[in-house]
Amino acid sequence: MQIVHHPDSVRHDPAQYFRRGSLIAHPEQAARYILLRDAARDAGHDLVEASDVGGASILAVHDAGYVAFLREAWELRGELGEVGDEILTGHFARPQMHRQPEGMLGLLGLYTADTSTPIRAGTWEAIYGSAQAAVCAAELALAQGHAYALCRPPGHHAYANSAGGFCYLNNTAIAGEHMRRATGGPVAIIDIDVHHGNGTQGIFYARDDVLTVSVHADPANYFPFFAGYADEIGTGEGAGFNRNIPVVHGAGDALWLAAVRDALAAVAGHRPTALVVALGLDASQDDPIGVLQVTREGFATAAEAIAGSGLPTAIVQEGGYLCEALPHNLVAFLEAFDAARK
Ligand code: Q9C
Ligand code: ZN
Repeated sequence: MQIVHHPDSVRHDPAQYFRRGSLIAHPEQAARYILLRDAARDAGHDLVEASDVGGASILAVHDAGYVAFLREAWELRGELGEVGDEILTGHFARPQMHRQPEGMLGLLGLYTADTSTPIRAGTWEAIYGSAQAAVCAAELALAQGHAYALCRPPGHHAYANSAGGFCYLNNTAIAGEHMRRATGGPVAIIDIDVHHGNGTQGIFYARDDVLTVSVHADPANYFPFFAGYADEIGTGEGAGFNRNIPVVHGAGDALWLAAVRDALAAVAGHRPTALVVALGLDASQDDPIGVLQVTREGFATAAEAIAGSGLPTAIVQEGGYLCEALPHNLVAFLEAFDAARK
């Protein structure tokens, strides 16, 4: 497997965030990139540094004002007076109150959904590099059958115009739209992160040319809370082109794999030209914030099933947090995928 990555991934390293009223160490750390990259290399995969192919594929998915804000916010921080290592707000726009404010502090609240996505000195470089990795992996997948993008920070909670859930640019959606334009589509996205891929769903919700399917822990009492339910099927032309498969907390391999197979059946039914896998590894039984109890063998079995689609496939890293099993789960997934494609 080609492992496409960008060294600027380490330039965003958030320190802490609010969880149920206390400040805790931020789970989405730069060390994830090093750990996953080195584990893949040590397992014999080829590392490929993402080249800079520009911003067009980002702007094909994201609002231009939002992207400009992400690019410029740190440089414009002086407007806020004294700031520390990061800028962050606790004042968020709501559906019933969302005028576009002029100032930086208001724009932060317009363009972010929660307190997990601070903007720091290297945030733009890291998220831009991560998006470049997604585009390069999409290109490689179309040329050679499959590739893995080691994206970090992750992307699937980012909407066209908002960050949230540790995500800024939606790498999965960027890869999917890039592949759709390159192939003429349609394209399918299967998201197996433990959290619902709400940003990806939102980006494609009214469209029939990108099928979005997400398998995730039931959001009734779990992030992202406000989306991810089975009755969300798409809207307008997109009706029937979104599928959510919520899974009971504590599920374990058998129930989770049954949901993954249901998701793959939905994908096959739409006869896509290419596939993006949003590969969160936080469904793991060892993940510090996961609740689905999936084992390493579970990830390998999922990889084999997904590879069985036979489609050109870009695998895009999403969540999966620091724990001993994290690198082993990635290696097991990549190995099983490769083996199934030989
Ligand atoms: N107790 C991704 O996996 N809330 N984002 C966590 C922990 C936010 C996860 C609460 C979870 C966001 C890409
Ligand atoms: Zn996740």
